[in-house]
Amino acid sequence: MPDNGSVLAAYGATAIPSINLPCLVTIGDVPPCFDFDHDGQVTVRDISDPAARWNTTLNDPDPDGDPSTPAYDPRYDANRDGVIDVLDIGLVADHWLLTC
Ligand SMILES: [Ca+2]
Ligand SMILES: [Ca+2]
Repeated sequence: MPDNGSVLAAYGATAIPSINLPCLVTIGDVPPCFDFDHDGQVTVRDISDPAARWNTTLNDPDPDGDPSTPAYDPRYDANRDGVIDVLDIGLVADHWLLTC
């Protein structure tokens, strides 16, 4: 494989060159790089927002019954599985200091 970022695909015995095209994928209303506060970079605030909703779920959005504490919000459910937990925070952390 060449090291210029491109790859070759094979169809039968014939190599078919391919190119990489940049794209941006947005799933629902989750920001593409988890920049929840829209300041242009993934920082501790972008991690603390989903962490404040730890173990809230789509089926039980306000488990403590206290409307003054953060409840489940699909924006912070990064993997869209209906639970805000360590998996979501890990996804955000994987984008640490990424500029968007
Ligand atoms: Ca941010
Ligand atoms: Ca989740």
